[in-house]
Amino acid sequence: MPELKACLFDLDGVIVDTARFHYIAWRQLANDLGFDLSVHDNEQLKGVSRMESLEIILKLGGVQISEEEKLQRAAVKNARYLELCKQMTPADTLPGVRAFLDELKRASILIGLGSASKNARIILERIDILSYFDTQVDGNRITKGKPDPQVFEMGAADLGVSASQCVVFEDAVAGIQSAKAAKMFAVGIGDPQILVEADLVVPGFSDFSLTRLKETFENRNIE
Ligand code: B16
Ligand code: MG
Repeated sequence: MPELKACLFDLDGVIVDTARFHYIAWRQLANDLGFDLSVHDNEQLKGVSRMESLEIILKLGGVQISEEEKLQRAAVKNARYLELCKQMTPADTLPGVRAFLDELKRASILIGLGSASKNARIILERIDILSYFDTQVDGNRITKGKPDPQVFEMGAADLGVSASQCVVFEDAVAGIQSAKAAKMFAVGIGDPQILVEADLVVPGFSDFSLTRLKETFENRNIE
C-alpha cells in the first residue's frame, strides 16, 4: 500500500484567496475595452493561465485585438494585480492552512506548490509561508497548463516521490483533472457538486487534519 509522502498545493483558492484581486484587475481590463466582467464570468478564469484567461475574457466581450496588444494589456493587468496584492498580509492565508502545513512538517511529509501563477513566489513571500515549501512548480516552469498533469508531475519529480505517494489539494475543476491525469489522490477544496472528480472534497482546512486525510487516502488503496 503506497505511503503518503508528499502533499502538493494549488495556490489561489487553496492557500490564499487571490481570485478577488485577479477579478478586480481583469474587470478593469474589460472596462478599458468597453465591456464588463461579472463575478460569474470570473469563475471560468480560476486555475487558468494569464494568457488563456485573457482569451476567454476577449471572447466574452466579443473583442478582437492584436497579439501585441494582448501582451501589453496582460502586462497592465498584471501590474494592477500585483499592486492589489501588496495589501495582503500573513492574515490572508486561508483558515486552517498554516496549522495543516505545521502538521505535515511534524510528520515529515514533503510539501510542494503546483500553481498556474507566475506570481506564486511573490505571493507566498507576502503571506510569509514560502519556507514551508520543499519545492515550487509555478507558471514560470510549466509549458502545459491544468488540466494537463505536468504541474503535479513536476512537483512529484522534484520531491523524488511517485504519483501514488502524493496528494493534491485543488479548488478548480481543471486542477482536479490535472491531479487525476497525474494519477494522484485529489482533495477538492470547495463544493462536492462542482469538484465531482475529486477523491475527497472538503470546504477548507479548518476542520481538516492529517489523520482524516490518511484515513481516506489509505482506504482508497484498499478498495
Ligand atoms: P498569474 P492557481 C491561477 O492560480 C489563478 O487561479 C488564475 O486565476 C490565474 O489566471 C493564474 O493563476 C495565473 O496567474 O497571472 O499570477 O500568472 O489557482 O493555479 O494557483
Ligand atoms: Mg486554484
